Amino acid sequence: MTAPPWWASAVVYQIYPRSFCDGDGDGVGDLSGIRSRLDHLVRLGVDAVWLSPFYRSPMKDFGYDISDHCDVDPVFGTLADFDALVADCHARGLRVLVDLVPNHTSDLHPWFQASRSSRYHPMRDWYWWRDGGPDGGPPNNWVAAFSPDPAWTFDAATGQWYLHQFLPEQPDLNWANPEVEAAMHDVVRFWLDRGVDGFRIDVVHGIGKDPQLPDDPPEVAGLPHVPLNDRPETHVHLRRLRALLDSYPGDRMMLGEVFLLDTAKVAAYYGDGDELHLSFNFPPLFAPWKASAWRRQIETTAAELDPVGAWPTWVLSNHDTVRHRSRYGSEARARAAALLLLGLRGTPVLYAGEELGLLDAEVPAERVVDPGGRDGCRAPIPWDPTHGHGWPTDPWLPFPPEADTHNVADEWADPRSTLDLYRRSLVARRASAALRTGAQRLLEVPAGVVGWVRTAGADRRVVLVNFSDEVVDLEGTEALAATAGWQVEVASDRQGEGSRFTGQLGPDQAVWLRPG
Ligand code: ISL
Repeated sequence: MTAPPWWASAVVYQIYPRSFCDGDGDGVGDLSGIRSRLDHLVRLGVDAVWLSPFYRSPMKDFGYDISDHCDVDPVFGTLADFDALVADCHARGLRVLVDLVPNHTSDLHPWFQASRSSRYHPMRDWYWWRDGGPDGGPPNNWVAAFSPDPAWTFDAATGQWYLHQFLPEQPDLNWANPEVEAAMHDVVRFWLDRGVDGFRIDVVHGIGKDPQLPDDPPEVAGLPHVPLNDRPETHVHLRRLRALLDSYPGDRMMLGEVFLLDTAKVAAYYGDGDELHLSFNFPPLFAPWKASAWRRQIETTAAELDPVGAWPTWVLSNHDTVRHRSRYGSEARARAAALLLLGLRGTPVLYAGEELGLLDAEVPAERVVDPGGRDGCRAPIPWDPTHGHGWPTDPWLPFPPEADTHNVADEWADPRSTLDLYRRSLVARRASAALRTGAQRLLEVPAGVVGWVRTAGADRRVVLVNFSDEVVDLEGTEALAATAGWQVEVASDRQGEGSRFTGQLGPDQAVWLRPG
C-alpha cells in the first residue's frame, strides 16, 4: 500500500493576513507579522498554512480583487518577505498554500484596463463584454454576490456591459479565451517556482461559463449566480491545471472553493482523480448544532465522496462566515465542535482564532468596511491580554469580545483553555493513523448524539459528540458495547480525560475514546 499523500493527513490552518499579526505597525497584519508567529502554529500542531490573498489589490474586496497576481501588496510587505516566510515555514515542516483567484481580477488590473479601452483591443475578449438586452438593460438576469444588483455593469465609454459575479470592481475573466488560461497558468508557475506547496482556489467552479450566457431559471432569479454556476467547461480547465501541478515535483496540490451547496455536485470537481485534490464542501458549514443535521451531513459526505475516491474536507469557520462559536451559541459547543471537526474522516481546515475559541467581533456600523458585511469574523487575533493585544497600533477592525482572556498568551498558559484542547487533540491525531486517515463508520447512539468509529489496521478510535444540553447515558447502545473498557483520550470539557470511559456524556460534550 502506498502512503497517503501529505494533504490527506494534514491539518490546514487558514491565515487572513490583514488580521493575523502586524509586523510594521500600520494597523494591518502582514507577511513579516505572520513570520514572527510561526512558533504558535508549530506548538499548536498544524501541518499547512493557507494564506488568503496578499497580492497587489485596491482592496475593494480586501485582496480578492487583484491588480497584480505576481507581486505582494505593499501593505503586506514584499516578495522578499514572502520568500522568507516560505523558507521559515518549510524549515519548521509547515507547508504553504496560497490563494489563487482565477475567476476575476480587479477592474484596475492592466488586463481589464486594456480590455475596456476599446471594443477592438486585442484583449477585449479576456473578459465578458456583451451588448445590452432588448430593453436596454443587462444582457441576462444574473445577480451579483453581496447585492441584489445585476452581475453586469454598463461601460459608457464603449457602450457595452461587462460581467462580474462579485463586485463591479471584480470583472470576470473569460477562460474560454486560451490566452486567459495561459496567463493564469503563468501565475500558477510563478508561485510554484517560488516553492509553494499548492493553492486554495477561489470560487473555482465559477470559471467555466455557458457561452450562451442564458438567464438563470425563474425559480432562482434574484439569487446570486455564483452558487448556480456549474459547467462542464470548468472541468476541462481543471484537468489542464492539474496537469500543470503534476509536472512539478513534490506533491503540489489544489484545494478548490466549490461554492455549490450540494455535495453530489462538489464531488464532480475531484474529476477522475485528475482535477482538484481537495474541495471545500460547504453544506456542513451551514448545518446547525443538531445531531440529526450533522448525522445527515456525515452520511451525505460519505455517500457522495467515498464511491468516487474523493477525500473529504471539513471546515467550521472562515473569513466569509460568522465564527462557529458565535453560530453555535457557546464555548462548550465550540470545544465539542473541535473534536467533531478533527475526528471526522477528511482534511480539516481551521480558521485562525478558532483555536482560541474566538467569537465574532461586534463591529459598529461606522466601522463596517466589507461590502459583504463579513467584518465580524475578520477581527484581529489577540496575542496577549494587554490593551493593544500585541498589535503595535489600533488595528483595522475592533478586537473580538473577551480578548482579555481569549488571547494567545493567556491560553497557552492555561491547560483548561480551548487552545490547549486543540493542541492535545492534534497531538492525539498525529499519533493515530485511525484518526488521520482511517475508515469511518457511524455507530448506533441515542438521540442527540452522533458517534463513529475510525479504523486503520489495528488502530481504532471512537468519537462521540453530544449535541444536546442534557447528560446522555449510552447504556445498552452499540457505541458502549464497542468501547467497553476504553479510555477517554480527549474530552472537550476535560471531564474524564485520561480515565476509563463511564458511558455517559455531559451536555455539549465530545470525547475521543481509545482502547484501554
Ligand atoms: O461570502 C459568501 C457568503 O457570505 C460566499 O457566497 C462567497 O461569496 C463565496 O464563498 C466566494 O468567496 C470567495 O470569493 C469572493 C470573496 O469575497 C470571498 O472572500 C472568497 O472567499 C470573491 O473573490
